[in-house]
Amino acid sequence: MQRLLLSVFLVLFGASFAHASAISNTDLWQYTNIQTISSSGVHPLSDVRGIFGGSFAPVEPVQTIFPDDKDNGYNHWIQWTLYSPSTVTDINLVIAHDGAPFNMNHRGISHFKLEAYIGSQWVTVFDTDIEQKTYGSYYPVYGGSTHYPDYNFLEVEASIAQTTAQTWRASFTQFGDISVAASGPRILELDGIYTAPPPVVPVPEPSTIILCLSALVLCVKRLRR
Ligand SMILES: [Ca+2]
Repeated sequence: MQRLLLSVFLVLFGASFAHASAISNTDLWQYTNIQTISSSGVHPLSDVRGIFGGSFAPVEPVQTIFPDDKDNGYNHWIQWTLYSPSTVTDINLVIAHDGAPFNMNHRGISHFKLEAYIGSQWVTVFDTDIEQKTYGSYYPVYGGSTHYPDYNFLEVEASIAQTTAQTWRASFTQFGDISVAASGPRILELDGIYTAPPPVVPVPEPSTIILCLSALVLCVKRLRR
């Protein structure tokens, strides 16, 4: 009976289990898997490939910084086409605004959106506001997360509906005002991950259960003779 209950549990809840991971250098969107990348523009000392595990920029090489000449609310974007379509079930975005004594006005974002190009149109697969938190005397800040606990870091890890696409687009809405002078958002990484669902253990039909129980009762009776 315990095995039967476990089977039912897997069928009901098996497809929604959580997945969490630190920055990956082996995910589906690693820069080596990307054929072309375009963007709204990045900081002159930065490189857009930092978002996908590249290390090419002269400053903060393993991350990407957007330019400082845009105002709050501006949607910085990147668009990338893979060598072949990827099927994605989980995403992991890692971002960081400047550390103490600064806050989200310094390289923070207020919103993140991910789209996939499917059937000649853009489809939104993930869309979220970024929560503004307090840490001691600092506000607003990201607040830290599982793998990156410092208050200026945030990991946006999420399971999405399984999506297959070759071209993707991400937008990052700038939080800080242009007067801050260092308000272009900083993105550490955006990973695309495929997690296979757990195997579904078939649930026996009621008639099969009755047949098995009858056979069990018969066996017990014979053993008692
Ligand atoms: Ca990566």
